[in-house]
Amino acid sequence: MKMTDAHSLTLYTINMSHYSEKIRWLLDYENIPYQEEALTPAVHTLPMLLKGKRQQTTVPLVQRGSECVQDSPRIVNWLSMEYGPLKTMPAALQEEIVAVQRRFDAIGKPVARYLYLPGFAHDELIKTIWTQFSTPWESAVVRLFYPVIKPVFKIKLKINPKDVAKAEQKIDAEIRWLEEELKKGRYLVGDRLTVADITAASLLAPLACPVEHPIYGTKEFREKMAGPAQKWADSPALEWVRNLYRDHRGKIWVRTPRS
Ligand SMILES: N[C@@H](CCC(=O)N[C@@H](CS)C(=O)NCC(=O)O)C(=O)O
Repeated sequence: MKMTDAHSLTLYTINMSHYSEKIRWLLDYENIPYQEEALTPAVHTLPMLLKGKRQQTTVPLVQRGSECVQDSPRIVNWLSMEYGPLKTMPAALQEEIVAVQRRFDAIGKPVARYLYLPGFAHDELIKTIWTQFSTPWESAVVRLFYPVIKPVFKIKLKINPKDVAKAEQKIDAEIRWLEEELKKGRYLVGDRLTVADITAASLLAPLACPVEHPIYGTKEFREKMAGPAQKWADSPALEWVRNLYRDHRGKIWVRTPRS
């Protein structure tokens, strides 16, 4: 592993973010040391905008020294260059892996859209999840402005019945694609875990609700947010996600709250 820099690596996340989970899983699996900063939704926007310098407010974002990289596929590339070769990104299979990564990155927003529609019927649950790692003032601000943040969020993420119906079709198509692929073997590319599997499993994890995940694995999340995903609960694709979590992920991170 190329360790030319004395600076440590920080991963900025939001606790419920599946794109963040993708990078967290990759770092854990590759044994790349990092510390995690779990941000409070809404409060995250300005720091991510400033650090990312891409007119984007998204997590995940990694920082080492003054260097910041935003956007999960760009982070994967950067980690490959800086800490590679990664066992989850064998050079000979890179093209295939990146194609599968792109495919599942594209369902991240539909998955979020699909879960937030029922989720937003449970404001207290959303507020509790959003403020899990907040400082007291962040928590107070988010709770106070929640009646404004919620409609803005719904517009930004297109959480409305028409777009959710489209999201459902897209998710369904990808689940069917995955089922077909899994008939060929346990891993999507090659014969061991790669970024392709990590991406597919992370992005589908909020639907599969693996018990190892500190949020998706809870009874409340499963019932109140992922309830409609029951229609796929027994699909071999989501079963595969849960098995991958059991075999290659294990119990995940519980971050110490900031004081
Ligand atoms: N293409 C980005 C998408 C990341 C993304 O959509 N992240 C969501 C959380 S899952 C987010 O940060 N949403 C808040 C925002 O857009 O400000 C990636 O792969 O990192």
